[in-house]
Amino acid sequence: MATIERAEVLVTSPGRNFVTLRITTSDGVTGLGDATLNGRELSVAAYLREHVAPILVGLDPQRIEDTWQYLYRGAYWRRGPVTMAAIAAVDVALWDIKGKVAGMPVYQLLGGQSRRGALAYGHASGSDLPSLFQSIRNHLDEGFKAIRVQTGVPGLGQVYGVATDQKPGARYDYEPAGRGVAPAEEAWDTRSYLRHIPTIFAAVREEFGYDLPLLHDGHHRMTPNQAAILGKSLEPYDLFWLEDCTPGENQEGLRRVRSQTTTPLAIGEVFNTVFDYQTLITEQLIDYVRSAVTHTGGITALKKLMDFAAVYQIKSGFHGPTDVSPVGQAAALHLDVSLPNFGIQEYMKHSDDTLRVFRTGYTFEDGLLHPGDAPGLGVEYDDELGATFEYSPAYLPVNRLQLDGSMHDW
Ligand code: KDG
Ligand code: MG
Repeated sequence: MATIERAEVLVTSPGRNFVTLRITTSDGVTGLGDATLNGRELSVAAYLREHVAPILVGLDPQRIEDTWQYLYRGAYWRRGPVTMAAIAAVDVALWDIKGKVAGMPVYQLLGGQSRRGALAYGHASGSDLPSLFQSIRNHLDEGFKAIRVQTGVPGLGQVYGVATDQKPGARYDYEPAGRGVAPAEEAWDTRSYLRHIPTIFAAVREEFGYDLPLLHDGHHRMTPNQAAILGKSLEPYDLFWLEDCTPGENQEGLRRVRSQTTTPLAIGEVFNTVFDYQTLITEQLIDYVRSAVTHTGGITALKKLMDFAAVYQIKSGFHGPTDVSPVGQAAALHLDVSLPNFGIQEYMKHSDDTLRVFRTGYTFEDGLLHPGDAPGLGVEYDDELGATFEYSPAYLPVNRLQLDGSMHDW
């Protein structure tokens, strides 16, 4: 029987920071797992190096479920983003190994394809309407069939999620983490935002019609009552979803939103386990689960979460920003094509440098992503090139109220 011989933590920064776990078996089979936690990358790297890698050596790589339970229950300290990203990395690396040993892509081990591919949404944004329209057109030209719309707000400066550079040929989606020892600060005003956003969706519908699925991310910036106001005001524009309309820690807060609006709701990109969703799912307070494989304990845990959600007709809409590495994105795609209750997949293309370090087999055609048919996950890591991109700290901006500088939710 093959055993786990080695577990290595690989840190690279081709444009942004990524942490990858590579497990090697005594038969020489390797598996990759994504352990990237945006802005807190080295905490997961240390957790894996110091506390996980040594105890994996000698275990049976085929026992994915047992290893998951061993790392979750056995740690005593449960849940939390660092722990769950570390467990996810092990879990995904073991699925990669199992696929390679079986000679099958991971989605075959998850029950096979339920669809031709995973409908993807891209990130359009603009500081004003002309730049937003251009960004939407660029996405349509690339083949996107669903689009997230983020925009600047009059009176505020840079707003999170809105690209600053709209020049032709420039990247017009958004790489939000800024290099530096401390995060940048942005100013925020919820009342201005609530007044402005419905006018933007009215203009986008007027320009692009009603067939195109549109999404919007509220980045946790509203109270439940404010979220209810926004959801109601967006109803005429038929959104695919309104995301993170209010922080989800207090799950009961979503009752207020749900009772006031029929705009579909998506939540969960900062959640780590099924317990963060328990009330949201059993009371059907949301429509889409936003978790990333990388931050929710891996394929094993997210598959169970989605089976639980399916009982309540809740679908997937997995987190897929560029801080989820190509390994994490590939893992999501294997789940996406196999899940019966798939909804949509977020997709921001990684930088060219990132895609040279992580050689991916997934494809994007006619609006659909597909993980490819290589055995395992279908991603290869280039050690030599990866080592040339050195880690440096990078953070998402923080959000302070324009009125008085108070720290604000986001
Ligand atoms: O690391 C978190 C960011 O990537 C997050 O802000 C992105 O909200 C986000 C989204 O929906 O992709
Ligand atoms: Mg989001």
